Amino acid sequence: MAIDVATGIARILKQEGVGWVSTFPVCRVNNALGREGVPILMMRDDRYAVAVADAFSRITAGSRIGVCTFQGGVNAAGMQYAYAGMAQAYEDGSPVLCITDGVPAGSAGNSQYDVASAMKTVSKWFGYLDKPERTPELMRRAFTMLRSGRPGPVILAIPHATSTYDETADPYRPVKGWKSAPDPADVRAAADQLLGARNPLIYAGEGVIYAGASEDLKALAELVNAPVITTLKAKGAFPENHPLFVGVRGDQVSHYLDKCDLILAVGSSLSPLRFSHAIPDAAKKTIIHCNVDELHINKMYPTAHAVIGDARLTLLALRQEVSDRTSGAGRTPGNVAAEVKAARHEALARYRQVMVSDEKPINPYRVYGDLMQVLDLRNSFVTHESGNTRDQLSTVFDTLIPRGFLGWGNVSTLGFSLAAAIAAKKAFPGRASVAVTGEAGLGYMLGNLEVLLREKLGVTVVHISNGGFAGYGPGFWGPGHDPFTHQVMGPDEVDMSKVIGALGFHTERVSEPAEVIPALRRALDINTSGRPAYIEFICCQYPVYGQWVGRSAE
Ligand SMILES: Cc1ncc(C[n+]2csc(CCOP(=O)(O)OP(=O)(O)O)c2C)c(N)n1
Ligand SMILES: [Mg+2]
Repeated sequence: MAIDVATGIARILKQEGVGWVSTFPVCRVNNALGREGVPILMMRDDRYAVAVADAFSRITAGSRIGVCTFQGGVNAAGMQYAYAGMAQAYEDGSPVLCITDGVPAGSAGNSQYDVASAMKTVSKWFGYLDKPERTPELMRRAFTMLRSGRPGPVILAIPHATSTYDETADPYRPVKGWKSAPDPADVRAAADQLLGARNPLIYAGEGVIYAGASEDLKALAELVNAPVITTLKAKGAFPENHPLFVGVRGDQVSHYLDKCDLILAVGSSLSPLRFSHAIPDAAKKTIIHCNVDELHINKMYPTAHAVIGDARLTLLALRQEVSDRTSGAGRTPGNVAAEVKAARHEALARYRQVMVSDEKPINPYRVYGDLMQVLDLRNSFVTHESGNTRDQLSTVFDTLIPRGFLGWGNVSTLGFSLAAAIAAKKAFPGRASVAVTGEAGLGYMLGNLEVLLREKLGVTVVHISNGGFAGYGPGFWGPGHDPFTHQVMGPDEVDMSKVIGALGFHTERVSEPAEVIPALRRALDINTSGRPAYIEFICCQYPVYGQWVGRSAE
């Protein structure tokens, strides 16, 4: 049966279990999506079309692939804007499928913007559908790339969405995705080192979450009795109330990174200083790098032992090896948990103190502490923005389940938190979904707030309203910073709760510390009826948070 390419793509997406596609018009496959019954989540700009789909893939750990479409071809206005979203997905290794119009034969070089070369710099794989009958083949490849190996965005450019092909000639079957197990010799070498180390440290990255390996990570950490740190993007890969959990950032993490003689990195790219730690005295430490592929091995630091394979299969193999060698006993216990507890206690004391502060303007940590009290941490979703909210929440927020908190941004593009909170609501409609932002992030979101009303997405936006761009380090206004670029109109000049309230959100403006909890409760309660909420907390500028090792105050 002859069908057009756009229809073929829509049907294949349905076969692949894709429940909706985010878009900013126009893209020539969109109408076919509508005709074939694939719901369209219409965002208000192309970057957010990508970001929502990207975040959906992250939050579901790639078990459900986020898909977006945007305008491309010779008039690639949409793609030019979507580029920011794709760059973010590529930086963070998110398996999102981006579908766009391709430059048709005969038009190459007609525009200044070279679509294919631009897309290749921000994708794991870029496919160009040069013949309609290749539709099933390219979609198969796309889903193979999305479901196997190192996660990353895949972009498919379609130059002639209305050309037809025979749907029965090459029937499409959904792609399962494949994993690889590590070389047993590498596992043995890693276990040798791990059992010989005095102070091993487990450094868990987001690959653990994508592999669904949180339980296996916990089991290995307990078996070898090693402290665990996670990256920002892996926050939640290890339960943060576990006695072996050290933290994501801050003094206690520095202490363990300093003190360790071996780092067992699992599912992390080990890319220092991109909202992550450098490894102090790396040359004196043994780095065992477990990763899904070789891209990051011997990058920045020499890798002593690489273990290449899926994180879960790697952790299982390591556990088995360690267990066999120690007759199930693991490493000598020691007082690791007690030391971790003391180190956390000491490092977090200054934050715990301000979490109960009654000062006015409200201390942002009071909002975070109260948020933790109000939410069911096993059944909710919180994400940060670029700026102080990232730095502060990743220092103190207790994450008990994978993706109870989404840390993002090897390079963090302002505005992503709203996309993440929307995606979390789509992924887990029954969970509270909260984006915590400053004014810069809020500015990026404004155009997209209508989407929440239209789609009845009960998300709460928490605004730490401090009248300035306060991060990073000592603040944009502090020593070493440019004092001229931090101040914007603040709560004294603009009442954002009125602005956003006029749109139809439930809004409140809170300046009393004692009102933080009741206001959050009201917002979350209203969210359950599908109405979004925006709460502006009038806060002080308080650029205090845990540091990344090796990052001097810039
Ligand atoms: C797209 C983009 N441009 C620039 C930046 C750099 N940047 C990071 S945080 C920030 C300002 C944050 O200010 P605000 O949202 O008020 O948060 P605060 O630090 O005051 O909590 C800027 C400009 C960025 N992260 N993303
Ligand atoms: Mg601010």
